[in-house]
Amino acid sequence: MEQQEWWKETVVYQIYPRSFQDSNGDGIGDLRGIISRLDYLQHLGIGAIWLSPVCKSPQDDYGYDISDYQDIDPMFGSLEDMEALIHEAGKRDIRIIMDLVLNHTSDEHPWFQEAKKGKDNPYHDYYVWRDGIEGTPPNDLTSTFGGSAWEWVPEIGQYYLHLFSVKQPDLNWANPKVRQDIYSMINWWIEKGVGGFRLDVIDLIGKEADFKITGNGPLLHEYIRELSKETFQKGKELLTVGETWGATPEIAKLYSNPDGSEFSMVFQFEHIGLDEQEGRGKWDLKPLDLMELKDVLSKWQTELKGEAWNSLFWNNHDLPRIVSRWGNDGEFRVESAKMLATLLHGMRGTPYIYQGEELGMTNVQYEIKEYRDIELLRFYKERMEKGYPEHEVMESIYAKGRDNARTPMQWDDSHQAGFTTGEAWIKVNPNYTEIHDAENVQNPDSIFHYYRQLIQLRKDHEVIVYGDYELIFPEHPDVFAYTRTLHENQIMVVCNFRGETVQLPLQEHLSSSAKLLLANYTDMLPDNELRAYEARMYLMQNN
Ligand code: TEU
Ligand code: CA
Repeated sequence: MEQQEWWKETVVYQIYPRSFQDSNGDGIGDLRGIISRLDYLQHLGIGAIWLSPVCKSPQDDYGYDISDYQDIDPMFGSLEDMEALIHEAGKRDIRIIMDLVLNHTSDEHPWFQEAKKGKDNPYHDYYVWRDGIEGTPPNDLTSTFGGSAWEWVPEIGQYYLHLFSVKQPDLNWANPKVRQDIYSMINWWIEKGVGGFRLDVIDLIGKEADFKITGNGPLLHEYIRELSKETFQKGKELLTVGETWGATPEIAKLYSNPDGSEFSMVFQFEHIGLDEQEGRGKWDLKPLDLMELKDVLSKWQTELKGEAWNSLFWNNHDLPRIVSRWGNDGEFRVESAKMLATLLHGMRGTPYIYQGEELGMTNVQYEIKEYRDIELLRFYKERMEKGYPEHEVMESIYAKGRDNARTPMQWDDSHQAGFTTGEAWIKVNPNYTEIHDAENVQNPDSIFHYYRQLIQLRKDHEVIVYGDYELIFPEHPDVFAYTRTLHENQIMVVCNFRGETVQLPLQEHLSSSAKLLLANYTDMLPDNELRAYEARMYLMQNN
């Protein structure tokens, strides 16, 4: 069996602080709010919280534009609040995973403020500058949020690179001073007792702007190995996870080499692109093909075996709600949310739950003026200017907009879903009167309790953490099923992705020792069929 690690055995919960719990009525979630909900998270059973950025930031990209890495934004609280959160979470055996945004800073970061003062300023070379003539950028690199990735600074007579918004200038990792400053900042956080780090768009730091190489640049892994050696490897058993959009299994084996030279694990996104039209990006939609999903997830399950470690996720703060995306957020909301959870939590890797997923929270359909996200608003403007029909643009936003994930957490059916006593910074999903935590906690058949059970099963059965994966019924058009095997123990997971009953010769794989561990229907099981979105997990002991 492979090396045992706490971070392989745990389940991580992602908090988007703005939208989790407000404690002072200003409509924005904060650290004191999170502290007040730690008992809830302990009850759920998670072992770590990935906290989206809470450092000082002008909030142009809601915290992914940092102006001081070593202070907390007053909107979220103070450094003392952060220390209290680390301490209070620790008392409940929950570690805090910080979000490190190292590819870029805010343009309001003192480094950039200095960098803009002159070409001979010692901080100038902290960012990526290119000469040019106003109006003709060095090349046609574009920003993820739309438009050119180059911004002209008249005082300097140069362009700077920003792969995201103009308020997010890219750091120059080729400059060793940048790297050293970053390492001391990270070590300062390690001293404060954080449990690990999630590394934002880390695949971009090896970029070669002149050659229009952004992801997976030639020096990427050299930088990461240095970063890891100077920081993570000095800390105690940290969980480190890279956000690695362009990773293949081969690349993931570098990122999460078991020798610990880079990160613990990767977020890979291959499955996330499966409902996008080939080569067109996230907004141009096509239906999910279950066969492709089986292929992609199975490939990652088998190819990383013993050589790298997966993160398992459906959601994060950039992605639509999975129950609306690949489940059914109407009649079968509860069944399909549980089915999708079963599929993921039975796999090899560390599962991540995004806030509200455990309640079955859904996407929203707002008016354009009710949205807040910079990416979404840029997209709307661009497509409208190009003359796309508005209803088409809105369909894309309903399906893929990042604000789907960012509506306030639905705690109860009181004012603003119990998120704030004031007015939330973004409209609460109107379905909060039905979908909320209070209902979930009272109801033993709720999605919340189902997630609790999945988390508990992972603690009780080593085979769920370390077992070998095998896809079964590979040709079945409606069912995603697999086994996990460790010594004599075997888990079998079967999931129906259709909103109707389908046939399945389950007996082929079910041994006489089979015991049902968990299922999303509570009444009698038919032998050879699965009802709409039905999911089951069996345990077998084979000799
Ligand atoms: O996201 C990386 C990224 O590439 C996203 O912009 C992604 O393409 C998009 O959100 C898909 O909708 C990370 C963070 O998770 C995101 O919130 C930040 O906006 C981005 O980096 C910049 O820091
Ligand atoms: Ca607040």
